[in-house]
Formats: sequence, C-alpha cells, structure tokens
Amino acid sequence: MPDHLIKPHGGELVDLVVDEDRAAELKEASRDWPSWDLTDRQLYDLELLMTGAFSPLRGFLGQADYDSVVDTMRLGDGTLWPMPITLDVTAEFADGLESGSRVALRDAEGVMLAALTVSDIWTPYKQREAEGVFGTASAEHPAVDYLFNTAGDVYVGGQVEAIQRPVHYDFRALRLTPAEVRTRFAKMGWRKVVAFQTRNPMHRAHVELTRRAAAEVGANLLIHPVVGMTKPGDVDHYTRVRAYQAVLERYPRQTAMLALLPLAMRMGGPREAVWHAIIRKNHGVTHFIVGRDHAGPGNHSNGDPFYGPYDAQELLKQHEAELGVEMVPFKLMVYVEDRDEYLPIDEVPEGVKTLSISGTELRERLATGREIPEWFTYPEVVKELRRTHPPRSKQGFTVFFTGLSGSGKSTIANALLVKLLEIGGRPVTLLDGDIVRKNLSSELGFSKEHRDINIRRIGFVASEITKHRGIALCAPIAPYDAIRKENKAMISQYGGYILVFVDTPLEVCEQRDRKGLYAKARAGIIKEFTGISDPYEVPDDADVTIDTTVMSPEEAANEIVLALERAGYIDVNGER
Ligand code: PPS
Repeated sequence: MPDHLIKPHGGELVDLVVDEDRAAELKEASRDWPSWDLTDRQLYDLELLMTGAFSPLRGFLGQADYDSVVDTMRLGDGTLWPMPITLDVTAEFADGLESGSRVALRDAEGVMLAALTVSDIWTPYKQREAEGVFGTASAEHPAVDYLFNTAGDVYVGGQVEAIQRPVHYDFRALRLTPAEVRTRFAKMGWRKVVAFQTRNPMHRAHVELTRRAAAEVGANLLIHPVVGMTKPGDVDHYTRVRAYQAVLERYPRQTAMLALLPLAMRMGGPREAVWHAIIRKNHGVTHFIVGRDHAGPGNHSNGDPFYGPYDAQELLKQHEAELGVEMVPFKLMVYVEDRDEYLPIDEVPEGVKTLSISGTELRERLATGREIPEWFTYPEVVKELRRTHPPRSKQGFTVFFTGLSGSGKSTIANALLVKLLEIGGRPVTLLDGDIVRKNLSSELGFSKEHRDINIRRIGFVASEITKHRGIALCAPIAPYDAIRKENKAMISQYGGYILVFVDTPLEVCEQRDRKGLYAKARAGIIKEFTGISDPYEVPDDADVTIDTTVMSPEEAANEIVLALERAGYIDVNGER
C-alpha cells in the first residue's frame, strides 16, 4: 500500500520487530543472558508494544518516564501517555541486572519473543502509582489489587527489540495489527472511522449506539473488542467473538468491521479512556466512542463508585484536540417501549416508559433459563450466550460433605449418589475420602499440610467435573475452613457448589467407632486424629447441616436433593 494512502489515518507507527538476521543474532547472543518468563499481562503489553499499538513507546518505561506518567500523564518529553507500561520483576531477578544488561523475554513455553536492553532498574512506590494513575490506593480496585498483590516489587525499563509476536491460535483472521487495520481502511476507502471499545457481548443497545455514533459523524465503524485481560467474571472472549461476528450482520453491508485487540485492561476509568483513544488512533481511527462509566472497575464494597459516570468523557474531552482523535460521547441508552427504539437517557421525553436489563439480571435469566426479550438483544447473541451459560439445571455441580470420621459422610454420599443416578441426566462421580486417599493421595498422611494438599486435589478434580457439567460428590473430613472456602471459590466459577456439614457429635462418632480408629487414637496409637488430637473447624457457611442422630441416610440424601432443587440445579418436573 503506498504511504500516501495510509497517512490520513493516525500518526507514525512504531514497529519493534527486527529483521531475520538481527533476530538470529539476538537469539544467539541470548544464550548468555538472563531470561524473564513474561506474565500474562506482560505478554499482552509486549504484544501491543511490538505491533505499535502503544506507539510512541519503544519498550517498557524507564524511571523518568514512569514518574512523569504517574504524576502528569505524560512521558518525560511531554507526549500524552496515561498508563505506565512497566516490566515488573522479582527483587531476586533484578539483583542480577544492571544498566546495559540484556534480557531474553520469553513466553510460558520458553520461546524467546524479544530482547530487552535494560536502561533502568528501580523499586517503585506503588502507593503513589495507585493514587496517581487510578485515583485510589484501595485494593478493591482490580488494577490496584494487581499492583499491590501480584506485580513484582522491582521495575525494569528499557528498549525492546521484538523477534516474534506471542502466538494465538484463535480467531487469527480477526487479530489485526494497527498497520493491518490501517491498510484495510485504506483499501476500503474509509477516511473517517469511529471505533467502539468493548469487553462485553454486544446487545441491541450497543448496536443502536454505534450506528448512531457512525451516522452522527458520517463515519464507518470499527468494532474493536478487547480479547486480552478484562474484568474478572466477564463473558469469555470465545463466546463474545462468536456473538460479535453474528452481530456484525446487523449493520448495513460494508459499513462496519470487526478486529480484536489483545489488550490487558486496567479498568482505569478516565485515564484508561485516554489510553484507549491513543491505541485506537494508532489503529488509524479518527473518532472514538466513550459511553457511560468507560472502563470502570465497578464499585467499592460500600457501593460507592470509583469514578463518576462521565469522568472518562471529561478527561478525554480535554485532550482530544492534542490527540487528534475526536470523542463521540454517549449517554446511557435505554429502550423506549412505546416507540420500539433505543434513545440516550437524556433524550427520553418525560413520563415515557423505558426498559433495561442489567448485567446481573441478564446472568440470572441465563441461569434460570428465563426468556431474554428481543427488544434487549438478538436471538443469535442469546444462542451464543446460552451455549456457554446453560441454565443451572444443565450446569454441573459439586456436593461437598465435611464432618468427623465416622460421622456418616460416606453413607449419605452413597445414598445421594443413587438418588442422583435415578434422577439421571448427568454423570456422577463419588470422591469419597477413602477412594481419594487410595487413588489420588496415597502418599499423603494427616498433617495439616498433607490434609490441605489432599483437599486441594479433591477440589481441583471436582472443579473439572463441575466445569464439564457433571456431578462431583466429595466426602473427605476436610477439617480446615480456609481450604474448604478456597475450593468453593474455585468450583463456583464453573457451576453449583453445596456444602453439607454432617454434624454428628464426636461422642456418637466415637461410640460407633466402626473402624476402631477412635479407640486407637485415644490409646495414642494413631496420632493427629481429627476430633481427638487434631482440630476440626466447624463450617460457618454450610448450605445443609445434617444431624445423623435424628435423620436416616435416606432422609439426609433427600434434604440435599431438596436443597439442590431449591437452588435450581435439579429440575425434577421439567426437562432433565
Ligand atoms: S482429610 O483430613 O480430609 O484429608 O481426611 P480424609 O482424606 O477424609 O481421610 C480421613 C479417613 O482416613 C482415616 N484416618 C484418619 N482420619 C483422621 N485423622 C487421622 N489421623 C486419620 N488416620 C486415618 C479415617 O478412616 C478417615 O475416614 P472416614 O471415612 O472419614 O472415617
């Protein structure tokens, strides 16, 4: 593509990828260099550095640029740049480096992606970074949490020479570099392009909003969703991209284009909006849509928002002339039933009825299988969402029993197993204490450390079973609360989790002493025996508590079936 055709779109693009000879030279030399295995976030940052999406950056920020970005939102030379792109490492790794050192930057498989020439090594004052960049030092902000609790303590700055881009096997045709996007625009004759940033599935409101934005400024549309790191709990990008592909058909032919952006978002609100605009400018767009609460991190636990709903618009407005990207601001779009159309909330006539469905409400409708109305989204989007978010009655779940040895966990679990098989529809796996100790944990004893490893293994297997929409019944003693809660968090990401406390008093367990273990424990022959010489932490979060002195195994299993039914995981009347 001749240069003059590409020029109208965006400024100078940095390209950090070296030619083959230089790449071979760097690889050869790197045998003597230390290697740094990039974290997920660093991989995404490096990819966008390499492709020029972060132009004018040529590497990870040095200390002077970093200080300046944190305090003034500008690089040392005055160029507007709102987000510190830093290479955080451990203190041990940094110890072996000095200015002028070379480092091989590698992916998780050990493939060398780039060479870094170290210019600066410093220990950042993270509190200042948090307050300067995100306006808060609260670890409830996901990026601040990352900064304080995940990022390394030392930063290393320096120029990057790129050898190869991180490998992605998914949606390759849609992963376009800034240069590729510019070339497409030029080929299609798109002189004005408005970009839409998103980390969510697109529903009718988004399509209406983007169509309006494009019409308002007389531009074509680039749908530019983030497929790097977004907010925890977001819909996975595979589902989203399939849905975007479907939604693309809703635009007039040849007016809109879809490209994927492998960005690690920080959820930094106003500063992030400016960053997003710079990245889009690098992709050659002329306009950028900023809606309500752009790149917002959600609220504090007390309900207060981190940023005002239109703070991002205000900040970008101040800088749009300097950036050369025009902002297209949007208010919240709501559905006006009488007119069967979407309007920005400030254009809705007084007294007119509006409808909207929140993210939480949408998730609940998916979980219960309730209808998702056509005024809200398109059937093809619903279809994609339902494929990955089936109703609870089709999701997998784990029933996790905890209780003393001899409390009756296994007996009840076996009764429940049979009842669930009778109901049918999902495969059931019983991970009884003894089964697990034989097949997964035969080398482990009963120290706290070993018990925790044992329970973690059970949790991992149960989470996989749950993810694959089966049923896992786990029945170990699991005496420690923290590890039970860890499992609960892991499993709940994928489906249901019900904690059953088999609350049989120690005296009763001891009286029963079916295996003769209590007698041995009392005699000191077995050490670290739960309830006798080892602790049992009573759960405070049990969903079902069973006292086997008043309830038969059959009744107990029935209680659990009822609890599962109430939670929606078993639908005994409907389709199984
Ligand atoms: S844990 O704590 O969850 O890892 O224990 P778990 O895997 O469920 O194993 C408990 C069974 O092992 C037998 N056993 C002991 N239990 C507790 N403490 C000690 N020291 C011990 N040594 C052996 C005991 O039979 C437990 O089986 P259940 O079925 O619970 O009675």
